[in-house]
Amino acid sequence: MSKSVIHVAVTGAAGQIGYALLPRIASGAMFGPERKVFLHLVEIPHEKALAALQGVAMELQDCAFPLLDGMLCTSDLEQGFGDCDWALLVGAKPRGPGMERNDLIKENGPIFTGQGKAINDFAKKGCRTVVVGNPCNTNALIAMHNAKDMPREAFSAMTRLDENRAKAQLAEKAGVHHTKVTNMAIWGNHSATQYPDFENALIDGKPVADTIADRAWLEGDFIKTVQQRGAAIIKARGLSSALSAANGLVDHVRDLVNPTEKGDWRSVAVPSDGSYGVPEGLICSFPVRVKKDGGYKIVKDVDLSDFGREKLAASVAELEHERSVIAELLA
Ligand code: NAX
Repeated sequence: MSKSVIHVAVTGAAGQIGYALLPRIASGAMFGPERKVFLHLVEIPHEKALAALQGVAMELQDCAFPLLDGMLCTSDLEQGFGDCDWALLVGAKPRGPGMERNDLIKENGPIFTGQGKAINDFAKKGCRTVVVGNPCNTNALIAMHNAKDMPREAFSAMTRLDENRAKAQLAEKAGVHHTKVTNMAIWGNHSATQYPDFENALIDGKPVADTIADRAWLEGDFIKTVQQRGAAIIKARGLSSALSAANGLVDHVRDLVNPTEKGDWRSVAVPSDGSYGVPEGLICSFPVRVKKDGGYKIVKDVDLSDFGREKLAASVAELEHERSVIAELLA
């Protein structure tokens, strides 16, 4: 029996991540080569954005993807999230000149109250929501709180790009292919306080320190490079990461619907269950394993050193601060 068509809403669909993401979804990279998809392309109700969105839809049509069952373009949230299986919340306002992180949090917060409520009211009951738009952990927290009837585990934020970046850095330093790096956990916030945990990562199944003896590099340049990679891309390209962000989202969703390889884990920002002392409910990046039944579990037995615990605590403090800035949006 053929599987039903999967309905995927993508906000910010006319943006640069949208442009790199939509063909990957429509060609089967996210849900596999046998699953047809129907795309709900959501943008703001502005003439320029909607015109650009039409252009993207025309290009998708011109790709004649065999798996693309259809699409709609809209700025109406009922249509946008109506009967969706997945809601990928990519759209957000970019940080403007002179804007502080707190201002960005306050500016973007209300977007996610409205979208959370609309997902609650119009999406399928089992709809899963992934937030990419920054600050993604806190925006996911807002959406989750405003989608009262949806299970909390249905909400996540993306730190997979950070995981991929960290793997690539370790692989380059070790002189191995990046597929040799496993168990690469990102802890905390998707921000410059995140902790890429080199102490529990493996290269070729062995501790990183067996291959990279330079502890000073691991504690210093490695962590800093991963934390600052987004800024380095902006400096080089004049634009923020889009291709790699879209790829991170493809990886994030694909690995949430397939069981994790034995022994390995993935970095996903999910509501904390209190593990590792992270306050319950905060959307924090943890090592996560997806089970055969499709559910996930935060990996409980990772040995965090004092160094790692200190790094995680700093990132969690930032998440708590962000939560305090938007406290009135948490219904
Ligand atoms: P762009 O500015 O190219 O596109 C954003 C699009 O979102 C625009 O077309 C805009 O009209 C639309 N939009 C804004 N508010 C909306 C709303 N309320 N409903 C629907 N659409 C809306 O940004 P892009 O480079 O695509 O980045 C999108 C977001 O991803 C940004 O917030 C960015 O900071 C964030 N990122 C997150 C990353 C992560 O790892 N979590 C990495 C990449 C990226 O920086």
